[in-house]
Amino acid sequence: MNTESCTTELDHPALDVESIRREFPILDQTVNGHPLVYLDNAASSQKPRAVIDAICRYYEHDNANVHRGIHELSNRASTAYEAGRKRAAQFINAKHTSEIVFTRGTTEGINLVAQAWGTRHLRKGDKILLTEMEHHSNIVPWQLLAERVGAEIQYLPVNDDRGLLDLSRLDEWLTSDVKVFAFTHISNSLGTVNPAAEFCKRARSLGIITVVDAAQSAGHGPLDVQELDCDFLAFSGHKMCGPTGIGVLYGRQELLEATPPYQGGGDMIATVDYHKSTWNKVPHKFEAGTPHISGVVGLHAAMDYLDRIGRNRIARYDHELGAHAYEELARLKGIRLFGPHIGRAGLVSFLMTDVHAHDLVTVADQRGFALRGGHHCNQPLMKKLGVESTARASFYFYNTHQEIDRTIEVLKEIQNFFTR
Ligand code: C6P
Repeated sequence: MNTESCTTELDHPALDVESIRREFPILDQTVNGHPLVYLDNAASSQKPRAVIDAICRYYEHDNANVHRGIHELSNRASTAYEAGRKRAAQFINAKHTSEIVFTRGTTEGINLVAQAWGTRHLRKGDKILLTEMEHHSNIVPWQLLAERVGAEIQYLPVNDDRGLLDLSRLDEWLTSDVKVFAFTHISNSLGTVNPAAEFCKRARSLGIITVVDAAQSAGHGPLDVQELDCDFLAFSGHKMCGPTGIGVLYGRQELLEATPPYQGGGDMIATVDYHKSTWNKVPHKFEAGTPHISGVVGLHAAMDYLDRIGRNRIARYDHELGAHAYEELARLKGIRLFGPHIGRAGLVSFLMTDVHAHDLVTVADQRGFALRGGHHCNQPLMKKLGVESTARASFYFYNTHQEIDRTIEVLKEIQNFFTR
């Protein structure tokens, strides 16, 4: 964390949610005749004015292609793009700015690691360890790799109805034939917060490479890759107040250097001949073609914004909202709740007896509530839990306890309607 954010957090211990809400223009509207209650933040967060303005400003004043021209606008665009990289490195406390690769999001980051690093470093018989709570984005890229090189995928089990990984059996799974351990920091379906630093430590002691899916944790609390001691970590800008189509892959310098390019094209090369090319240095080697410059500008503004609010405070408030929602839901009859009872992230997944999750979400939408119903790209986990889908409410620091209370009231109405 930078010093500016620490000072701000100490100065203002509690979040002023009402004034924060005024900085998100989209929140001030009615949907289907009701005030919008946006509780689909795990899918994508809303954007504050500061981010929207930064993107507009970039297009109004500085827009050009990067790293190519020697004219003023191109220089400005290049400066803004590389300033975004420096800011991202600071945001997650990477040792080197060159350890930051811009991607389209978490999905592309994990695909890059599996495809480029994995194809070079894994071979037949090697094991890939995942967990049973992974998003499809942290399963399918590894399946593609396993098929390509003949590796085998294993899954660390989710041990019981509390949605926790079975840590007592970690040693059974982290064996010397495991080459890579890829896991989610926070589960998007269960709200489980995994002990990422402990996982990385245990993996490191066996020389196993770690890949952290930080889609649900980046922007929801402090994130320090040196403290985690992970090898790779991926996140998406759009889930943390930034624009869509931009994300970050962090990779330890020496690993990125030992990884071949992911895609070929402009910018990622040093020289090109008709028959042979050589690669640009890390991280540019992984950024083929014109990048999402305005996305980086918006992400930069989002990171500044989040640090102004204070990531420790965001984490605390997120947990408070998650706990409040869980407790209130637990009071209702006929509700099945998923995930840990305590220590959960700011989201709740649940089912209502005799009401399909899609019906619940559709009726809630008619009242202005944006919830999500479905498998949340966790089909294997849903199967394990014996359900097809869940309803989910996921929070961010602009949500309020009153919104949760109103959600509970609407859920009661829905329950009465479907069970009368
Ligand atoms: N989860 C959700 O509603 P992208 O699409 O690349 O920005 O993020 C993919 C992703 C990867 N890992 C986890 C843990 C995620 O939660 C997500 C996105 C959304 O839960 C869409 S399914």
